[in-house]
Amino acid sequence: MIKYISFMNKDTTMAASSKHTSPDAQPIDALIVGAGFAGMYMLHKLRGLGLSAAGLEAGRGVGGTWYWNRYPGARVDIQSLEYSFGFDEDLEAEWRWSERYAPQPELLRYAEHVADRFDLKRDIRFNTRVSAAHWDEAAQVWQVETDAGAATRCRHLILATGCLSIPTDVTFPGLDTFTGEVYRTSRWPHEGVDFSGKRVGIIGTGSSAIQSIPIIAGQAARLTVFQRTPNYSMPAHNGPIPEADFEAWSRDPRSYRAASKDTGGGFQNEANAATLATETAPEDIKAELERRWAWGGFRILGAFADTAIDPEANRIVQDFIAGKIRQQVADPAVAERLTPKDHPFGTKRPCVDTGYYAAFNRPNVELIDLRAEPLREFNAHGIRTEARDYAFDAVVLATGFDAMTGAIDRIDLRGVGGRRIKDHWAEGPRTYLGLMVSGFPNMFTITGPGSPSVLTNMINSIEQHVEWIADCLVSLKQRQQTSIEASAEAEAAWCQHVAEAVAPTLLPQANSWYMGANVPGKPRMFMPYAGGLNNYTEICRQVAAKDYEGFIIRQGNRVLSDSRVFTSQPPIGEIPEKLMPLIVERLTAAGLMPAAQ
Ligand code: N01
Repeated sequence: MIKYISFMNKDTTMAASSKHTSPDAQPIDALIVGAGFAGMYMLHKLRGLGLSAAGLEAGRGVGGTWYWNRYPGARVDIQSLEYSFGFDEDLEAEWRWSERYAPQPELLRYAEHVADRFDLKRDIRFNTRVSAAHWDEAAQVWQVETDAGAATRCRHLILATGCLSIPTDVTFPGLDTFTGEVYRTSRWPHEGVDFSGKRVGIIGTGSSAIQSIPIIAGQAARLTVFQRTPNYSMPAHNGPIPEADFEAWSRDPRSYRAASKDTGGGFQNEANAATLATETAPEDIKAELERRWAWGGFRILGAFADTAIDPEANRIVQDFIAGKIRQQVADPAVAERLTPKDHPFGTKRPCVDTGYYAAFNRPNVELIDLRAEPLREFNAHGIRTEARDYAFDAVVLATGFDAMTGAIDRIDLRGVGGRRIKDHWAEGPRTYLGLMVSGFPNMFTITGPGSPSVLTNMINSIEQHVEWIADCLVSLKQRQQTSIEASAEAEAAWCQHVAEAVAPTLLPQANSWYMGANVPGKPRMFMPYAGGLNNYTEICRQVAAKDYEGFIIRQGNRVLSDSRVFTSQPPIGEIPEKLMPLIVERLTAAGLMPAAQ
């Protein structure tokens, strides 16, 4: 027999749910899956609007990404002044970040602070993973089950499950025969790991590895880095927040945040929308790239308007970074191996590091190129490649995530007629606005596939989604509407728009996790929306203003509004004339524009 979850608490907003001990009880307005930044703000927001809401979270605490990813060196890659909530001025005023890029323990403390400040934990059930959610058409509610065999019902199901929360299933032959310790960066022990005096191997050179390698290298007797594909990494130049930056921010945080949100990436990056690298004198290019490199982080991404589109312009930045790698790495052969060659700059998420390249100058660090000597297997002592045996006391797997869809399609999610999300997404994730899925009424995805999400400052994307969803739920409630569902037609039109936004760029050229390329068998499709957070926000605003264009809204079985179109348009900025032929060529090649006669 199914045991129904009771979200027992004294709070009035939960009055409806506190009675929720049987299938006959009133379902709560919203069940939020995940208590990272998205889930926490969603809960706070809905409570403030008088809706009954509760959360389920697999971890023992809040924080999501920052709860799980405790590997040494983990820190944010967007400046903390921007990577923090802006929805509450008091919260904003009382928290002072210690560094430009806060480390994981501080981010987790911030998450805890937010949870305590808004008294969120009383409505979150921890240690509880959602295993299934089925839409009950007759009752117009979601029936949700957990891996502990408990159940609950809700009118709206809000998936705040994170874009990078489920590690890939990567394994290696013989891994279980290895007698040393094995760690995954994304599931790091809470008590920490002391590598002192140990021989350590690490597999992977994505952001997680790039952040942890310098720290592990400083502890371990020997560190062997197994690299399959080198990545581009820019220096964080981390440290205390420069007084001038803090002053600029604290003079008017509202305007500062508004300016961040009014960018493609959701953070201030001095993005240059007009100047082309291919039309700039070499000495001016160098000066601009040096200035941005010295500033650090992602600022170099915004240097020129053509690097994301024109291979020649991209090559200029690639060559600049290759020069920077050579400057930092003493051994030219190692520098060469660390230099990316198989993908344009920016087409995989670039990394932001503190001392990554310099770590390879240490006598106790060795770089193994898995393309030259493929990893054959693990054995009791360590790793055997096609060339050699390596003995280790510990191995770290920094092998990445089943991004964007992994946390959603691992839930047995079934919509109208019992259709499974896995089947709906068999050829890649299909959503309307990255917010809803056709055939899955009353189910929302915060920063879901098809939204700007991972291409942006996640906190700003989360705030925008939470506020849009909250407005939508209030609108439904006020009008006594019981369900909202993306129409198949609007979903198809949005998917086409997502494809149109990315096709002109170089982004599809990399075997990135954005493309699902890191998971064997995953459909190859660019998952986030590349049209920019500012444009996307405007589209979402238009959709809501047009009485939820593209959605079917019902009251019980009665259809109240049946919109099958998506006509909202992103504001189109100026596109440099020189890039137009390339853009047209790529849209045509992708079948998104008819070929010229
Ligand atoms: O994962 P990744 P990550 N044999 O997928 C390698 C965010 N993040 O956890 O490229 C050998 O980037 C794989 O090699 P290849 C950020 O958005 C942010 O590091 O497939 N190697 C690659 O080198 C980031 O992009 C921060 O050839 C194998 C690595 O493992 C995202 O999370 C910090 C392999 C995986 O790199 C993911 O980063 C950390 C195999 N079988 C993460 N399988 C911040 O700074 C995989 N690899 C905020």
